[in-house]
Amino acid sequence: LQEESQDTISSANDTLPEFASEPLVTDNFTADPSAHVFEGKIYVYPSRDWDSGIPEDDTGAHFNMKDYHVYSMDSVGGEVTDHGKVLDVEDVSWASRQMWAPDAAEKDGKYYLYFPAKDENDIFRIGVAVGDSPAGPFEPQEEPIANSYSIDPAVYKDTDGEYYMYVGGIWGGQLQRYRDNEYQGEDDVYPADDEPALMPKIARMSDDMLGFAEELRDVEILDEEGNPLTTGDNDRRFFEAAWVHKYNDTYYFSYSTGDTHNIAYATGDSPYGPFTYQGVILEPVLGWTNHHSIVEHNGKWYIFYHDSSLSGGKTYLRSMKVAEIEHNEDGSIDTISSFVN
Ligand code: FUB
Repeated sequence: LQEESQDTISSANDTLPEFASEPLVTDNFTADPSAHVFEGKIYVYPSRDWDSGIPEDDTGAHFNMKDYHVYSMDSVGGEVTDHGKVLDVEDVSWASRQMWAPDAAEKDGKYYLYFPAKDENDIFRIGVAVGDSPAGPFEPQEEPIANSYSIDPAVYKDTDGEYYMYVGGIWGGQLQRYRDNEYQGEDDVYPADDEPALMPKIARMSDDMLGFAEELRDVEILDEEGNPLTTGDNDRRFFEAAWVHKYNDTYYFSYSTGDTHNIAYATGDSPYGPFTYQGVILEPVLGWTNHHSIVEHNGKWYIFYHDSSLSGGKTYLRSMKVAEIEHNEDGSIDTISSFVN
């Protein structure tokens, strides 16, 4: 898979977007950056990669992260501040290992850090930790979010003040172990290639931001004819890394296609979807995973993402980066071509 990724990116072009070439931090490996504007600054909540010596496998065991740092900057291109460790797996009573891609939200002056981790049975659940500042620290709840499963929580605050969590990831993210929100067992079961692919999930958050106000439901991603993307449509179907932003009253659902390594996007009229597939925002980067967030600051739109350039291509040692994106007049977003350096 690593080799396949390298082949795909060998067509790197030289139209490097501004800021795109430099890791945002170089004294830590950081991945899966979820960026938000809080208190006028950009705060970024990444995974913190490290070399735990665990061999690579298809379940992502080598992504053995154990804590989170928070970063901030006054604006893109400005100095990046490391606010230090804000949560450690040792402090989360229900979690055993693999603190994967987190996200954060603010409500009524409180800050919520959402994170996936494996429990004592090696099942991914979503946890939440609460703080008084966007820079943490965050105090974890005793239990994971009730009825949560899989990975990559992304919490979107809609313009009407409602909050929604998008969640899910296949392969190592375990989404394939569930049907109708029920755990089916350890076996990986996928729909047939010509059947609708496994969909990411969404639930509206409860008023206290500590749980779901409703059952998780499917987020449908449709093709141009209104049919759900299928399991065999690896170039377009959802794999992991859900993110939502809103532009001109349109909801943009963006995500990683995983084994085809793109950040793709689909658009719709409601946070629940359905979303219609539109194209690719970010082509494959150096390293197997591709994971991003999209945020507006000072009238410009940015994609935060990661690659493995700083580690010389080690998939489990990634570095967050940022590039500017634009929405065209017809609402489309131009593709950022691979830029390996
Ligand atoms: O960083 C661990 C996992 O890799 C994330 O949860 C996925 O989205 C992928 O980036």
